[in-house]
Amino acid sequence: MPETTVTPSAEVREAMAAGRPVVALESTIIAHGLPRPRNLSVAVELEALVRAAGAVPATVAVLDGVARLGLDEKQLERVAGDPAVRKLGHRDLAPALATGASGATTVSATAFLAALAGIRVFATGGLGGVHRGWTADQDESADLRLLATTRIAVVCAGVKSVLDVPATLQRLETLGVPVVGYGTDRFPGFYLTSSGEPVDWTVRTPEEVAAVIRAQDALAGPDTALIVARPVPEAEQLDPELHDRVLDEALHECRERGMTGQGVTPFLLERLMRGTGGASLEANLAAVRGNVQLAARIAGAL
Ligand code: PSU
Ligand code: MN
Repeated sequence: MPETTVTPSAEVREAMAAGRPVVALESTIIAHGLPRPRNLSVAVELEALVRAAGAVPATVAVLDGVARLGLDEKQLERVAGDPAVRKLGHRDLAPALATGASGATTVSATAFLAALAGIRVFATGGLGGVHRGWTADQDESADLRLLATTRIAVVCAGVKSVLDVPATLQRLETLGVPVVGYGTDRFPGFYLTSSGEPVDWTVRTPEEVAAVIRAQDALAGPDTALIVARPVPEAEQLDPELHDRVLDEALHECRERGMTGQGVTPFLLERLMRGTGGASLEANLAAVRGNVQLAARIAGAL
C-alpha cells in the first residue's frame, strides 16, 4: 500500500498484517450527516460496535492533508466538532491532500481509500445516488461511479430515501454493481424498511455474503463493489406517512432555495430530522448501528 497516499493507524496496520477483520467507516455521516454534539458519541459508539463484533474499525478522514484509516480519540473529536472539516468526495482527495486540507470522506472517498489499503468491507447508513429531478439538474452522487470501479463490499440501508430510488437502482444495474438484499427481496428505503423496489438477490447470513465476495474475487474483475442492502427493522423504521410528508416539504424548500452541489444531501437530512421531531435521526442511527455490526460479522466470516 502506498504509505504516502493513505496512512493507517498502528492498530489498523497491525490488524491487517495479522489478517484480522477490519471494517472501514465513513466520516461524512459524522461531520455533515448528524447533529452535534451527538455525532461524536455516535462515532465512538459505532467503533465500539465493530469491536464488540470482533473486528477493528477504520474510520476514514483526511486531516491536514493526510488520508487516515483509523482515527484516535482526538482525531475523531476533530472530525465531529471542527467546522473547518469539509465534505470530501473521491474527486476532492487530490486537492485536499495537496493543499493540506481537512475533510470528512463520503462513501466514494472512503471506499476508494479503504480499497487502496486492501480493506474489503465498509459500513455506512445510506448510499448517495440519483437525485429526484435528475433529468433537469443532473445531480447524481459520485458514490455510484466510484462503486462501479472499486472492489469493496458496502453494507448500507439502501440509498438515501431523499433520492430517486428506481433511477438509482437502474444506474447501479447499468454500471454493473451487484446488489444483494440481506434477508429481504425488497430494496431497503434507508429510514424505511422497504423502498418498495425489488432486489434480484437475497442473502441471509454473513457467511453467504462472504461467499459472494470470494466469488467476486474468483471472477477476477473488472473491479466493482458489492452492495449489501440491509433493511432497518420494522420496529425501528420511521413512520412511512410522516416520512413522505416531511420529505415533500424538504424537497420543495430545496428547490425554492435553488440548492445545488454538496450541500443538497446534508440540507435534506437536516430538514427531515427537524420535520420529524428527531424520529428520522433515530431511524438513521438504528440503520447504521445494524449495518456496522453486520459488516463486522461479514469481515469476520471472510
Ligand atoms: N449516509 C448517511 N448520512 C450521510 C451520508 C450517507 O446516513 O450523511 C453521506 C455519505 O457520505 C454519502 C454522501 O456518500 O452522504 C452522499 O453525498 P452526495 O449526495 O453529495 O454525493
Ligand atoms: Mn450531489
